[in-house]
Amino acid sequence: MSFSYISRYKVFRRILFALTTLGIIVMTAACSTTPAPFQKEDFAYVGTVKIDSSESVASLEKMYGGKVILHKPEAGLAIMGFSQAEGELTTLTTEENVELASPEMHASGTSSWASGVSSWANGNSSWASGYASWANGWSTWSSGMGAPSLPDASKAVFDLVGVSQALEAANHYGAGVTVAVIDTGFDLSHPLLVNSLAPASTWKDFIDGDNLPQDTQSLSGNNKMYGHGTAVGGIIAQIAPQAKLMPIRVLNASGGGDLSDVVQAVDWAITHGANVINLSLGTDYDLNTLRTLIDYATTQQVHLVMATGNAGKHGVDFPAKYATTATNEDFVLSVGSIDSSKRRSSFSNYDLDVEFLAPGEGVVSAYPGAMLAAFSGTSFSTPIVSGLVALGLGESGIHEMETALETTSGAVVGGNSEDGFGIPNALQFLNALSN
Ligand SMILES: [Ca+2]
Ligand SMILES: [Ca+2]
Ligand SMILES: [Ca+2]
Repeated sequence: MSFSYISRYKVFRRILFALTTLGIIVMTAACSTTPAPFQKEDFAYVGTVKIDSSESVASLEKMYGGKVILHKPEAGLAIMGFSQAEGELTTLTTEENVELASPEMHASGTSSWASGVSSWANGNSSWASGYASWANGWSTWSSGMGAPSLPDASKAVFDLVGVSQALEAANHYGAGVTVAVIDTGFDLSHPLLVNSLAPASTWKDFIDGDNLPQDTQSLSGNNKMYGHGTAVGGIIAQIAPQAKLMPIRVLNASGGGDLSDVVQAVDWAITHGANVINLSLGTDYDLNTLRTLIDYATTQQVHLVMATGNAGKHGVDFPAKYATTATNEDFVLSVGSIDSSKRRSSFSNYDLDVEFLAPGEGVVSAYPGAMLAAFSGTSFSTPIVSGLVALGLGESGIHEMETALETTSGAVVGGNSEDGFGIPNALQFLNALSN
């Protein structure tokens, strides 16, 4: 016993020595050949400036200090970031560069979030075996054999909003539509996502400052939200399998991201051709900067679909709360969660700003490493509606989708006025668009 222990220890030490030596060689090589690592801008405050076409980046930075994050004379606005030392300007309405988070993270400390996370983790292992059957279904469909059908694992949940019937009735399955997923990034090689990705030139990673928004699991720290964006993207890919997904990474491994990155991500999505933007993230703060950009997105006929939050409370997270008050609110949709019996989920925030409720418990989707998992939270209700919007846009062209969705939505069991228009019916929605 002890001999065995000693020899294992020696082997371990040799491996450690070899790895350390290798590490020094690699580090030495890295130091001599690679540029300094990406240093994220650390803005303490952000502010929106109304500008006309005569105001350049240089003139704005000279006037206010700080740094121009977005310069959009065509929209009549610029967004600027300021350091802690520059402080909150009195000459400009600035706000703190707050952190937005995935609802599953944002509701941290509530019992609904904790139970959501444990069922997510449990779901991952129990659903992993379902992956093989789904992948077979997809390859059958993509080789041209009839309409796409949902994997057995996710059918029951998606059919709460009638997805199977809608796919049978559809002709284009979201073809020609691009959906931006502003989230933790994707597992870019996941079999459920690889055939649905928009061109790589449209991808963006604001966490690393590069163009490869690969979700990563670091070896230390809080990685509770690893796989979040992959799941969100996978839900859209199942509902609108011919739509293209544009991954934009703004949330770090623990599920948080800066306001300054989120506004840049929304702008990136608009300028790179997204028709729909999925935002399964939020905060308690009313953010003038983000609201300004959402209003601008709606003038470009870009839909934004956003999660109402998981705190199980009266009151909706921002930016979902703008769904009823944005300039062209028909392009801005807020989504809460129902359970399998079409009752509002206990964790789903409620208020008059809720517009739609979609399944958000046990939603089966992609998990990194070519796996499937079951996911719970309003983060996963939201891409169901993004998928329906993409499906609708693919069938009928680019115009607002909210009206057709709202007039065909059905009642929530035990529901009230704080459940919005209720639960979408995908088939009736498509029928309403063709009438
Ligand atoms: Ca990256
Ligand atoms: Ca709306
Ligand atoms: Ca409306």
